Amino acid sequence: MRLASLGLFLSAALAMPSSALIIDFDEFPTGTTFDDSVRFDEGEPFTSAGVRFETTDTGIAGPARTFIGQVGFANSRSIPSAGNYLYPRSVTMDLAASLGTRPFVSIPFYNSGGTVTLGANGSDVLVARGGGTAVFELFDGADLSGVAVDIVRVSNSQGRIELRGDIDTVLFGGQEAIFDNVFVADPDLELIEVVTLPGQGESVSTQATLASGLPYRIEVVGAVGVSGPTGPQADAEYLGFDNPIDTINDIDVGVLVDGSPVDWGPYSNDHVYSTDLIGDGAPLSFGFADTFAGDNVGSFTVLVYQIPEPATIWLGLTALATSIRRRM
Ligand SMILES: [Ca+2]
Ligand SMILES: [Ca+2]
Ligand SMILES: [Ca+2]
Ligand SMILES: [Ca+2]
Repeated sequence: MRLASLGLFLSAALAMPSSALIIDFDEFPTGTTFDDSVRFDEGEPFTSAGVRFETTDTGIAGPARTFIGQVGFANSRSIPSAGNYLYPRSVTMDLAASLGTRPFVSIPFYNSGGTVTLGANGSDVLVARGGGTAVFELFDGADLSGVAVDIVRVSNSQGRIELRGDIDTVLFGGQEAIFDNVFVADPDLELIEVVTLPGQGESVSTQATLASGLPYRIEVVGAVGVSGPTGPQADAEYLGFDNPIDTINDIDVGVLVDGSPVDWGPYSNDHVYSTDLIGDGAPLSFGFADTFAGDNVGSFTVLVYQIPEPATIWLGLTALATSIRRRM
């Protein structure tokens, strides 16, 4: 890994909606391209999910070109991915997203080889060459102007870049890397902890203790393979995405909280689900229920937020709900 400075990177601040975002690159007709044909010059910007991307040539190879389309994506399992993917093909591109300050960003990737890049908040841009997740893992543990980098491996060629901190801008790119369903956390909730939940059945607990009586939101992001790397996938609630199944053989397939199944709501193409709960003075644990979890591949990202509404309002609503239930 070496450091390269990037001279011509600009990003514009945008008024962003305050909620979690999934950037899926699906607004464009398949095959749409955004060009940066001039080395060391600004490329053609584009917007997905309200986030502006500015394509910038790193100067490592050129002319640069970014494809938005279903081009050359060989294996979409466990990312998960659907529709268009972001595909900086054959040359290195950096893609700068101006986010508004966010506490957490997850960038799922598939990488088959070449040069990959990563930067944040105007940091030097990390550059590495190689194949698969191993090359991204060179970035693991890096600090990018106060943004901490975690690389979570899903398989030899798939994983996700997880960024934590006060994140204003992100640059990421690759030569033969593909990106989809970039997750950007809600800035209006206080992010307490991010937990990697393995899909293989073992449970993990938060390090944090949830304060008794305070409201929290649990958000589960992503999907796991439930029958090896090429089998069907499951998200926090549903097995199989062509014909999603909630329950199989009396097992509620999905993410467990404190050992119990949760009603995560209707099926979501984003594979992001949330539930609210009241802390009880203890850590929370998470698990994953499947008919057989030993052949599963991958992991979920679980975010634990404190909800900043005044506790008195929340407790008032809880008391009201309790009194309504008692009357029923
Ligand atoms: Ca997509
Ligand atoms: Ca399984
Ligand atoms: Ca289920
Ligand atoms: Ca459920």
